[in-house]
Amino acid sequence: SGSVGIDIGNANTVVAVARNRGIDVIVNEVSNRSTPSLVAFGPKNRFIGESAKTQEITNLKNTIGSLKRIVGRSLSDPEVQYERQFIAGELVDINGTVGVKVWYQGEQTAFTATQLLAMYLSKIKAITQAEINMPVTDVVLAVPGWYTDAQRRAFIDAGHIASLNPVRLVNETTAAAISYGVFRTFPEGQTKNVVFVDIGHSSYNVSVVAFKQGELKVLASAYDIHFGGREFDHALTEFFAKQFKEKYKIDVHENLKAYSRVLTQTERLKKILSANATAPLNIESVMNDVDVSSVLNRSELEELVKPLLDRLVVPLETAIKESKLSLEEIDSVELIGGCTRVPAIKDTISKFVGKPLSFTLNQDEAIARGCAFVCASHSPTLRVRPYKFEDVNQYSVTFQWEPVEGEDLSELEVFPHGNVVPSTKIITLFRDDTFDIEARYTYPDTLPGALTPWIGKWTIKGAKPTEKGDAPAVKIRLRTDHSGLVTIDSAYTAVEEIVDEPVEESNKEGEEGKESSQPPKSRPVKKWVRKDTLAIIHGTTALDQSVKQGLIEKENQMVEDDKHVADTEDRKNALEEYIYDMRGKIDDRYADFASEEEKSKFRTMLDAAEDWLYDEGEDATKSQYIAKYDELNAVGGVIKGRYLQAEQEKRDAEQRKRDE
Ligand code: ATP
Ligand code: K
Ligand code: MG
Repeated sequence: SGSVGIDIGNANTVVAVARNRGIDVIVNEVSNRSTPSLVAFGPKNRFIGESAKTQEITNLKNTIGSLKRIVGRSLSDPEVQYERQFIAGELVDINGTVGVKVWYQGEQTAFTATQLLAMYLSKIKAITQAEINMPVTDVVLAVPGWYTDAQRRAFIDAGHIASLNPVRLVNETTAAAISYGVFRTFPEGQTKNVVFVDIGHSSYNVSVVAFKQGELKVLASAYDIHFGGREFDHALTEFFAKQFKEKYKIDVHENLKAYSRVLTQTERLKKILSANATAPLNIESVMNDVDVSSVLNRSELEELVKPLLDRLVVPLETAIKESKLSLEEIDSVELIGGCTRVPAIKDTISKFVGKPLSFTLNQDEAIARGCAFVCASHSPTLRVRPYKFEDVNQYSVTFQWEPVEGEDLSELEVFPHGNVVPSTKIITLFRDDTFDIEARYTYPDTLPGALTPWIGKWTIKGAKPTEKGDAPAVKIRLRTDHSGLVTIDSAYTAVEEIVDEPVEESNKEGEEGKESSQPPKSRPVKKWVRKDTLAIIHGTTALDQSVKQGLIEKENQMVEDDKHVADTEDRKNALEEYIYDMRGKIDDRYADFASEEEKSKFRTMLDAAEDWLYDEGEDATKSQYIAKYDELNAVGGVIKGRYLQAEQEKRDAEQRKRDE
């Protein structure tokens, strides 16, 4: 399997593959290096990625984006309500999580956000497999650094539903930092501090990262989750909507399609204004047969998004402050993400940090490339240079338990904000029976939206009283793992025993190359010795295995359905092509190989088949198209056969002539 890294952007997804030669970004079925992050539904099949984008305007209510914004959330989450302005379909509750109602295969159905993301991943998988000619299972997925445990687990669930194996999640800006650090050399003993700023379609993420040769450490990260290109588009579209109301007496708010067309053109205009001082906006017959035209200049745009620009330095300030570095200690500022192409954004950031900005990384591809590298380093078959990276914990995590008599502690903040990720902490509880430990985010108010602060519950089984009748010490390994997930790694009973431990020689005596004549000294010390490993039952926000299995089967069925629709379309096209091809050749290349009667009969058959194609055959089954093709080919094939035989005889005769 290939080593694949996927950066699922809110607007565009980029896939990179690590191979022995290096890391490549793959192109999709229309040769683009990124794929629209959209899933759409039609009467027969789904449209995902490019095909979803193509039909978006004519099928707005059944075309769903914002996948990474809604996954892992509930319908009542204010963040989901915020997404209403970007999702035309109806949002619904499905067993406590958000879903979207759509028309699919002639029925009204609803899919959870996790399922929608899985559908998208499934398409990305197919695109990648087609491109690299290899099965894809292991993937590393980038997620926003501000994702909570529930969002991360929803992403992993979606990967599983798409029959992928997400070996790891990496925070987006960390992935960019990895692709920055891995192929660079840093002078021995020196540290270079780089700030990464990613402003994309929906979110603005900053990380301050310290690099040394062969390693990086994220010192701090900060976010504005309502700051991205789409907020710009929205502000501009509202401006034009108002202008058109006055100028043309039309309200594009009353017409979803009209609004969407203005939005599309506004985004175009915004991009033009990144390189030009003014840009036009023209839309024919936007609604009520009215053509609209307007023009905007760059300073007007900056005025319209001023409330956003005023917030621009906040995450930067926060991250730098938390990193405990001064502005002077920052060596460079790297910008990535589509929205950092906006000149006002570049200027403001540059002014704030007091230095020119760097664009060393590929703005659109750095995250996917970093993920592909991480995936390769987990692969047993690819050899990559070792690279160490440490991330930082965003939300403080508290573990809690039911205290037993004599225990005064019932909870502990184990992984505070700013703690290293991954990391492990061992706590000791004295227990002689099955017990539970729960984890939750310490400060629910700090979470991005009304996400559940509950992280998980672990039931630890098998602790028994000691021979003396006491509760044994149970050592519990609490962990934030390399994907940023909170978990309990293992639990075991332990007893304190006196063991002989070698005494470390003092530095002078133990100098290198100097053999010690004395036998190694040891002394008795009290130590925890591991006894029984205890079983753990994990309860998290991840989907239950049985539920997940059902969803995997459902997804596979939909993939089959899509494939069947595509195959049917292929057969139909083949039939159509055959009719036109034979109609031409019967009077040309094959003219001498059939009698007039035969030709006339075949022409009639071809005409009849064509009529059928545009009538009842318009929407026939795959086998009907195949049958029709075979019927024509039974006659046409014989004629073609005579032609081919004559050609062969001609070649043989020429060959004989040459041999003579
Ligand atoms: P996110 O990171 O928020 O999940 P994403 O990764 O899909 O989203 P990007 O691909 O980094 O986002 O950026 C897309 C955004 O960048 C869009 O809003 C797009 O309009 C904007 N953008 C792209 N090019 C330009 C440009 N030249 N000028 C201004 N904005 C641009
Ligand atoms: K992207
Ligand atoms: Mg992005």
